[in-house]
Amino acid sequence: MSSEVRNRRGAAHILAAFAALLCITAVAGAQGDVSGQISLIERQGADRSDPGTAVVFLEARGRVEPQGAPRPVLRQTTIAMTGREFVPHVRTILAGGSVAFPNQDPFSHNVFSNAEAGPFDLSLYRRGVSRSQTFARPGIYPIYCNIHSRMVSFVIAVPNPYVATVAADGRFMIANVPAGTYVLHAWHEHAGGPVTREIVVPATGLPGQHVVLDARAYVAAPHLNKFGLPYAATRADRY
Ligand SMILES: [Cu+2]
Repeated sequence: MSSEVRNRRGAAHILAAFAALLCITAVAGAQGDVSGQISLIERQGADRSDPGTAVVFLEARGRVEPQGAPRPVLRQTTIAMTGREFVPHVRTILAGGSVAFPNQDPFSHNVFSNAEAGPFDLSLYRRGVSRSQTFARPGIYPIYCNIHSRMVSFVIAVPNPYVATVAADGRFMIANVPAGTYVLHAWHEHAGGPVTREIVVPATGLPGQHVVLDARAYVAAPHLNKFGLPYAATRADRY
């Protein structure tokens, strides 16, 4: 083989590799990051809420091309019961995914929710036992224990995997969002229902989203037990 032919073949290979790279760049270019800042407004003198427990997610308007598989943790995750607390306090999951609730305390706990989207009751179980619940429908599910009224957590079941991690200072980022029109939802347990806004995400992404969540009306109040009654009123029903 002459050196000229070798050179031509080499050049063809480089061209092919370059074309492939362009192709990948074009696909990757169709998705960008959506980012911004959550601000929690609170009453003067109120205990500070943790913006890090806010949840920001996108609901697609119309069809978006999925970009790869969602993170496995969005399909199956865990909220432990330990030290009479649900840990972590807030979990986000894809609708249809499941959450395991292992009991790590040396006494029994219950797990229930009266959420409109799908009430459930995993009944009572001991240390070392774990039971799971599937969250079929998107929604906000407050999770309680029927014995310990202070045990509270939230499962947020979202319609697609475009979910932000919110930092303790309220900054958030949703990575790799395909270009399109979405409703941005921002939720915090102290701010009532989610705040929503429509956004158009270009292929280059959409930074600078500032979302204000108003927690000024929040008052810490006891919730009801699984029978819809105050906890103290059903002492006889305790396990
Ligand atoms: Cu409990």
